[in-house]
Amino acid sequence: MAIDYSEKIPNNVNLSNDRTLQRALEHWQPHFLDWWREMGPHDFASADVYLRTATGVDAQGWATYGAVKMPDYRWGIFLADAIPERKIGFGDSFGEPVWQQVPGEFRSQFRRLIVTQGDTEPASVEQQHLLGHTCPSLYDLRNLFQVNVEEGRHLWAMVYLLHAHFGRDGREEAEELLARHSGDADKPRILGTFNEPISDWLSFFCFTYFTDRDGKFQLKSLAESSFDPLARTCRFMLTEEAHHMFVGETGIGRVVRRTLEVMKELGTDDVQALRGQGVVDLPLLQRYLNFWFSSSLDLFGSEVSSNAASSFANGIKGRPDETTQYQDHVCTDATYELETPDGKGGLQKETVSLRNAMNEVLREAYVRDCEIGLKRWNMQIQKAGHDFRLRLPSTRFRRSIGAWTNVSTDPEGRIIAREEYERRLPEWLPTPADRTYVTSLMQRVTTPGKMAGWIAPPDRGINNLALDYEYVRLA
Ligand code: BYC
Repeated sequence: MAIDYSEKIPNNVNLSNDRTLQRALEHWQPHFLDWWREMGPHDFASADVYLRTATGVDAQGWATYGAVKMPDYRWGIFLADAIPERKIGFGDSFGEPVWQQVPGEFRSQFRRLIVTQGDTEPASVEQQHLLGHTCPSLYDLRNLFQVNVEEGRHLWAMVYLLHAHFGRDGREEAEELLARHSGDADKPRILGTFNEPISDWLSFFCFTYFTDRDGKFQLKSLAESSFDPLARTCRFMLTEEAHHMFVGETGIGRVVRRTLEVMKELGTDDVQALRGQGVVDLPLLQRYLNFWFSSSLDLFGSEVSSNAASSFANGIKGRPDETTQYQDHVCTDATYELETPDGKGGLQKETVSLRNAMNEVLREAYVRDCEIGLKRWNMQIQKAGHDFRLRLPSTRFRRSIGAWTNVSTDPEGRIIAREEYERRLPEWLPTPADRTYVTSLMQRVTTPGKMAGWIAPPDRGINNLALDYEYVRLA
């Protein structure tokens, strides 16, 4: 169905046919806009930003590009086209028709997942509230704002489901999504990573690389859901999400490229010499990767989880690409081997039901996907003739959720004494001095086509435009 842009809330869900729902969402809309003005990008409300806006849900030509002032962005409700006669793809009801309404017995489980998903979207916008002020280029500034408006739209996607399918509870949850705030001492966001500040662009690129990629895997799992409106919503969100990870991967790649250029000019990898030239030395980048990767791993939940098992059994949340990647979609008898800490400084092997290990199955697939960018960045480093290699730390390192919570390990995953862990943390995670240095690099560059000295230009502009196109016209 085409998107109707003549309506107050653009949508392809026939909103005007359901006056009660339409009124409820129109009531929420000004609250969202107030939130955007207060918590969204600080100070750029009157800038013209070259944004893409969804205008269809087909793979081809789904978006148009043009100059938009962010508060005028048309946040709307878009579901991917229904798959005719779609059947439940996993769990105890495998093969039965999918649901158009939430079955009463699964209501609270669905609500919890939709609220958790919804909560991350505005959280990330809040985390990036001030970043625009220190943009390394207009190209990057535009990408930041593109990501921000689309996270806002993803909030709309979840709020639509809450309003349309969860009655008064859903409307209350939708209000709460605007009331919790990232890092707020009293009302923080639900998941840990979304309360971490993102106050520099290196963190932003790591976040879009690692944390948005958790988004990809969670959305892919929810896109398998038996609750068809949720599945269709998530399928369309994934179309938008790809750009966010592109921003992360190319952002880090450009940082690496610029550092390698300066290493070549100076003929050294000496950290102080490189810092003297205002670039991000590779060990510093590694510490940022360690921080954001380990934090994002927690977003998959515990290795052994009864929540995950019942979500799978009940057809609520599947595995990414459930239909194409797996043979057994029911997993009643399958088991999974885990290595967990034994509490005495050693390891123990555990065999658990595969259903209980679904979070770990997802986390493993995520880790493999994360490796791809590292291979590309390391290829650049290798080609430049250096031995240094970026790496992902062990999934045991610095965990706050699950079996490895508060177990001190080094980045290779070896269990070590607490004292050694604390003493060596400055080797592994950004130190206050690292953060001060990175902050010192964050000088705003707004001449079209120019880049800050710590980052190389991208290979190409947006939507085939030149690199020196004025992607953001500052008012
Ligand atoms: N921080 O059985 P457990 C994105 C809680 S990112 C704090 O271990 P479960 C995006 C958990 O909620 C994708 N708390 O795990 C990216 C539970 O609490 P309750 C977001 C945590 O339930 C960038 C308790 O611990 N989408 O889209 O199997 C920019 C025990 O839970 C954390 C989703 O997450 C944590 N890290 O799985 C913008 C999908 N981890 O309920 C956007 C929806 C766990 O007992 N959410 N807990 O009070 C889910 O599927 C699941 O809730 C989780 C946890 C995978 C998060």
